Amino acid sequence: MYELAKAEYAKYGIDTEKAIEQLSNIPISVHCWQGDDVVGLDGGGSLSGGIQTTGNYPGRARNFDELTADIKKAFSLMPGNKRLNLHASYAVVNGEQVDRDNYQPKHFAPWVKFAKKNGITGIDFNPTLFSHANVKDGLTLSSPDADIRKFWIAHCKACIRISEYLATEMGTHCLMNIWIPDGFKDVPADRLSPRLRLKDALDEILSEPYDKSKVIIAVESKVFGIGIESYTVGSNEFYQNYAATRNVCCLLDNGHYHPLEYVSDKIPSLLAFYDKVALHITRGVRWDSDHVVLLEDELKEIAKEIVRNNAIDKVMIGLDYFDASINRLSAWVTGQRSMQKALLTALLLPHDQLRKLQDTAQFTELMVLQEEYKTLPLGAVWQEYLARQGIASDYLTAIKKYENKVLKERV
Ligand code: RNT
Ligand code: ZN
Repeated sequence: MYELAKAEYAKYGIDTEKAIEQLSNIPISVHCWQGDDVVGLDGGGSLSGGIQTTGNYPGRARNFDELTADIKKAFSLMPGNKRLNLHASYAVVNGEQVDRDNYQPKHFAPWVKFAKKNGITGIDFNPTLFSHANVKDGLTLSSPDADIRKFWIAHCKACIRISEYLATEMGTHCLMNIWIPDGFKDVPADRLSPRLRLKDALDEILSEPYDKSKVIIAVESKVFGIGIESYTVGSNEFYQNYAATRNVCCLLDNGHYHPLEYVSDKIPSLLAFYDKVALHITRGVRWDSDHVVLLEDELKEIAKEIVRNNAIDKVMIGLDYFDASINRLSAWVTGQRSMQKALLTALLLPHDQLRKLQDTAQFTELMVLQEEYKTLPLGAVWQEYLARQGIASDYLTAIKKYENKVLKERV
């Protein structure tokens, strides 16, 4: 099947060998939080901040050993170059009385050990400004209470030091992404002051010295969250201007915009101005529901924007979804494979030829050929890619076996 597919693609001047090779190198940062419904390991409290998991499928990982066992199993079923994305709430505190403002690199040393042992190529990091008693009236860095702001500033500074440690240990950059839940359920009386407080708080966080070749700091905007419907402090405009003036990175989460705004269209806009763009790939169903990522049209468009703009080294791809209603390992693997399939789709397109048609206004040919390429034998190339990585196409059997042996014991 692969040999036939290879010949078929070659007719259009597309090199499947090159696509397979490129795909195996593109890093995807896989989020640890699919494994435990975003609960974390530090006992911060139940999930808050306007994000939600729904469902109670058996087998949620409840501690470091269970979570790492699940990650190890899920990663063994994912092809390609895998990084691991951690939240600060996954600190391994081992009963020590330490709060988030004092987390240290040592609390993440077990994760480094685990990552190195399991062929994970890098670790990314996120301060956790939700699910904690110091989220006061739904606010963190933008709170009118100076002590609350101080606590979260200290937390983010601690996270910069931890990110630098992770980068040094793993020998690759660490993306540190700041997302805060701050906002209001109903019409606010003052939209400016919270943003000015957030701006000052971020400036103070960035005053922490760090090695810019190791730590890349990103800010993630959002349109709204559950219970925070009327106003979001960290809006898209706020963060894009902040990032541009402070020389940090924007993170685009494709669940964080209005339904007819597309992250695929935002990527090239940012590439015109920024060296790096970070992504959270998710699937919103009617809202930012964080459903498991599937191979849908917008995902393919996102992948195309990365590939055809030679931005594989500029766009940092991370996953961000959490489904508690199905086997969590299957959620992980399905989403990661979907992202890889989208990238493969993009790698198997003759972008120079299509661009030429656009530039010479041959829109009839452009439409016809783009439709033609949709039905080329992608599946055969995907199967070959998996085989070369030593990974079976079927992951359901392995996951069901793991469910029966390991997950069902967790009661
Ligand atoms: C929330 C943001 C954020 C979180 C994770 C857990 O809407 O997308 O990125 O999902 O940090
Ligand atoms: Zn996100």
